[in-house]
Amino acid sequence: MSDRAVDLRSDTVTLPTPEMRRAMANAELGDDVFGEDPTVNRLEELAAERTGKEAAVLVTSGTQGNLVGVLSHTQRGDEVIVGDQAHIFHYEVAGCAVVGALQLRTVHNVDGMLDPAEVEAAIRPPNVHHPRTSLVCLENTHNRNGGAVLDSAQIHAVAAVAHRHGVSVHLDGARIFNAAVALGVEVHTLTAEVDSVTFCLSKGLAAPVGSVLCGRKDYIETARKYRKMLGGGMRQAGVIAAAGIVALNTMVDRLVEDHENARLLAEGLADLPGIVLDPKKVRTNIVIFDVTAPIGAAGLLMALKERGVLCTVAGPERIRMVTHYGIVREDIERAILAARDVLVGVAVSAR
Ligand code: TLP
Repeated sequence: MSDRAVDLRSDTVTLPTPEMRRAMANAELGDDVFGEDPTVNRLEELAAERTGKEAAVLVTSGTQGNLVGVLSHTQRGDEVIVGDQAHIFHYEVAGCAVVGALQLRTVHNVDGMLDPAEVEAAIRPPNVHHPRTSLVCLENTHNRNGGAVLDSAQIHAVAAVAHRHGVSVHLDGARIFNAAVALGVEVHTLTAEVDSVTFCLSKGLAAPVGSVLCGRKDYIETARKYRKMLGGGMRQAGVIAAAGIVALNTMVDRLVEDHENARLLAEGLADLPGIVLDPKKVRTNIVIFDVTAPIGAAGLLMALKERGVLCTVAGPERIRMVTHYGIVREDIERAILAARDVLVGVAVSAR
C-alpha cells in the first residue's frame, strides 16, 4: 500500500498532465491585454464554442470569473438573487458587496435547484424604495449540495422566470463539465438559457490555473474592463491557456471515472456507524455526509488525516470528500477502510 496521502480535500489539488506541461512549455505567446496572445485567443474561442456563446474571456480563477461576470450584468446598488447555499454567497469573500456594492438576496437551494416561484417572488417590482433586481445566479454542479446536477429543464425554468422580468441569469459553472458528463449531454445544452457562464479549468479538468467567462460579445467586452480593473490582465497568459486547451480536449470524458469513484466512496461510507449519507444522491465527484458519531466532523477529519486520508469540514457535523484526476479505486478503498477503522472504534468505545 502506498504512503502517499489520499487527498480528497478538493479537485483543485489536481496537478497538470504531462501533455499540459509540454503544451505550456511550447505555447505561442503574445500580450493578452493587447489581445495578441494566440493561445489565449484559441482557448477563448474553444470555450465560447463549448458553451454555445459568442465570446469568452480567460480569468484567473472561478472567484474572479463570478465577480467579473456579476459586475458586468449589474450597477451599484442592485440586488442579485442567489441560492442560500451558493458558492458566490458563502465562499467568495463578499466580493459582490465589497467591489460591486451589490446586495445579495438568498432563496432556498434544494438539491442545487432554486424554486422558480420563490425566485419570481423575490424579484422586486419597480418602486422608489427598492433596489433593482438585475441578476439571478445558478450553480451547476452545486458544491454545497454535494455536487448536485441541474438539467436543462431546471435551468430553463429559472431562466424563463428571470427573463420574463427583464432579469439576467449568470451560471457559476465551475464544474459544468461534471454536470454535462453526469447527464450525458453537451455543455451548450446546459448553458443555452443563461446569459453568462463561468467554468473552471483548474478543478476536475486538472489545468493548473484559470477559468473562463462566456457570454454575448458586448458583455464580454465589458467583462474585459472589469477583469483589468481587478488585476486579471495577465499578459503572456498563453502558458496558462495552453494547459486549458489540453484540459478541454482531453480531460472531459474521464470525469466519468471521478463520478464512479465518488459513488463507490459514498456506498462504502454509508454503511459505517455514525455516518448519514444517501449514495443515490451522489451523481458527480463531491461526497458530503453528516457525522452523527460523538467524534464530530473535526475529530473525524483529524483521525482520517493520521491515517493518510485528507478531507475538509463542511459544518460542525459535516464532511466533504472530492474525487479527481490522481485518485484511483485503491485510494477509495483506503479511505473507506480508514473511516471504518475510526468509526467502528468510536462505536465500540461508546458502548
Ligand atoms: N470551490 C473550492 C473552495 O472555494 C470551496 C472547492 O474546493 O470546491 N464556484 C464553485 C462552485 C466552486 O466550487 C469554486 C471553488 C469556485 C466557484 C471558485 O473557484 P476558485 O477556487 O478558482 O476561485
